[in-house]
Amino acid sequence: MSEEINKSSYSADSIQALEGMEHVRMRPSMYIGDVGVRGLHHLVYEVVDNSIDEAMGGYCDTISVTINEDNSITVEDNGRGIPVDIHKKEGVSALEVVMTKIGAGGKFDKDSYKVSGGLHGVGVSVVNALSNHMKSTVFRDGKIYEQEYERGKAMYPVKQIGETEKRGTRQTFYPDDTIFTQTTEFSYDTLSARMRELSFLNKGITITFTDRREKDEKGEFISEVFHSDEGLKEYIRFLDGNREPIISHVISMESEKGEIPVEVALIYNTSYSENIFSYVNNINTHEGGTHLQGFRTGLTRSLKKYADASGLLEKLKFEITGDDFREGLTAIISVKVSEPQFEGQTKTKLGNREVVSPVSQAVGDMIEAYLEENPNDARVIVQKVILAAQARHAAKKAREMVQRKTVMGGGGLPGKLSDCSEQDPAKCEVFLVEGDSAGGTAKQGRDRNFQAILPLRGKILNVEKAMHHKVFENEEIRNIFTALGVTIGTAEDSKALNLEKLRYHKVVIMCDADVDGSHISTLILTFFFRFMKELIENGHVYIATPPLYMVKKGNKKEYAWNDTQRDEITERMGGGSNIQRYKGLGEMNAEQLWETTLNPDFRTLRQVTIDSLAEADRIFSMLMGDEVPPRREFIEKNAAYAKIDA
Ligand code: 0RA
Repeated sequence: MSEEINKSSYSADSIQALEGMEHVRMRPSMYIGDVGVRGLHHLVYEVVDNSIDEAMGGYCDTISVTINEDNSITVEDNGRGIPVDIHKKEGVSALEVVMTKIGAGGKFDKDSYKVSGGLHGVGVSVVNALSNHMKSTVFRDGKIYEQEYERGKAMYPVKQIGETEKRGTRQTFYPDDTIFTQTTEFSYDTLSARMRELSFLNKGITITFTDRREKDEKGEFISEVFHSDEGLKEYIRFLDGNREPIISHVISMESEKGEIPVEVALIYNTSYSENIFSYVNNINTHEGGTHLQGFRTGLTRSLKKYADASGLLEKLKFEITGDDFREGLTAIISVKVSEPQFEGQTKTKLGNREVVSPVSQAVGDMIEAYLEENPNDARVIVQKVILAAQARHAAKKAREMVQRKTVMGGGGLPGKLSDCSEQDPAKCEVFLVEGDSAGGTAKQGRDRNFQAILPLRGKILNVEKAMHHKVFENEEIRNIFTALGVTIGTAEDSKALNLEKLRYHKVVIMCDADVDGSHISTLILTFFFRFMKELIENGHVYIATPPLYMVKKGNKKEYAWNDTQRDEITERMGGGSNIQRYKGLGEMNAEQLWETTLNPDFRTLRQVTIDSLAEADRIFSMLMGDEVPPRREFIEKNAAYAKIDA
């Protein structure tokens, strides 16, 4: 009966809406990017974005996000509640329109401050379409309303189910496993990092994040509360917690020039790297764009003006460039743009030209005021810039050496590289192997048709602590550049990476499965992260996973990657089996290494991804920086997790 009523109330538009929902299910990637781990998590961001918008409008201050026992997600806010009255044009409740019509999200309320866009901002109906089941609960005008959906279709018209004093919206969804075939399991760390980021980007909001799938030692669900009163200022302190500042305060400002809200915070530290994170409508714009351009222009112009006036530059024999002003800089820039145009390969580059000048002006004014009021800090910054310019000069020479060898050398591959015979880079792999002896085994064990081996001697340079020219002078690092065929630096951008001549599409880090080995992996990864980020972003970097044990009985042998596997195999084989623990790659023979770690049919490669750049930066600065206590804590914490995993 109720189904009949529901059906007859659909207008022609609603039928089109249904087709829209079908389209989402047929081409999910068009709406959420992909149907892998990333796309799965986008569902959560989409729903949370709606609550954030409600908070940005000043209508709510508390959002809770929960991973439920059954791996469904619940997002609840204390906002006005999505309206449930009948939508005149559609003839069904506004809630149903929002939930089942593509592109309807929030648009019927022109007054609300809504700036979602880009990767998310596709509307909660997309989440609904990609969910087996979804339930909306609205607390509004003293009443509780509810509607449920199956694969995006309303199961019944909105109904009142009770009374309440609460206000707000609660959304629960179950991602459809026929769409997210890779996995429907949500990652605590990924969601937690995003909720923390959102709380910094939207100060004053309290976001509670709870995982009900697991309990801690006290028998309570794992839960975190994110709240930031100072926003970006606090975000900078969080990001740079493991670095040493060289100025006394975080420099920050907020402005709204040309109707574009701009927030910026920055600090200078003793490191040599530049870390700028830019956001548009709470979305991390990895590829930068016009807001970043405005930031750079404003920073360079105001600092240059001050430095010129100070007379400190007179001794310098060469020009200062934009790069020099950003060494040791950690900055966050966040803008809100009502109709963002996203460009670039991953659609994370802001294209709106009208953003450049408000941002550069705001940033310029902010820096000038700070330098004026803090002359000591001003001097420290200018001196750092001069040092950076001198170091860049030295680095350029060192880099040109690498370049000459890479580009003009032709056959100038590193002597230690055992290359493969295949010429098509897409089919080629190179293994970066710790130590000459393991390198020797790998060389014998590999398939020389498509697998190349580059042995690295001992510990490679910690680039997190080294000046750039030291990095380019380092032999192991030069070998990596030359072997990969990657060059760095163009006329316009000294740090741009050129991957066109990349010789291997899989670059595999292969280290011992022990503490030293993981330290070396981290050093190599840090190098890739700081100097070849695009290599990671384009999915070329992998980590090999050699086994820890070989269990043998007679002529039967099996490998184990952890203690549980080892015990299981020993039990299965019965008495008289013999366990060999591999202390390192060097203890394996060529055949064993091939069987377990090199052979594409049996090995497991872990692809390295950058989930959140800001989080990755913080972790690398912690693992590789000067401060020991946080590093120890991290390693101990993660070592404990590793045991639980096993
Ligand atoms: C438009 C109008 C009104 C509320 C909302 C949108 C709204 C949407 C979402 C999505 C998640 N949480 C939300 N909370 C509110 C109501 C306008 C009014 O009451 O006058």
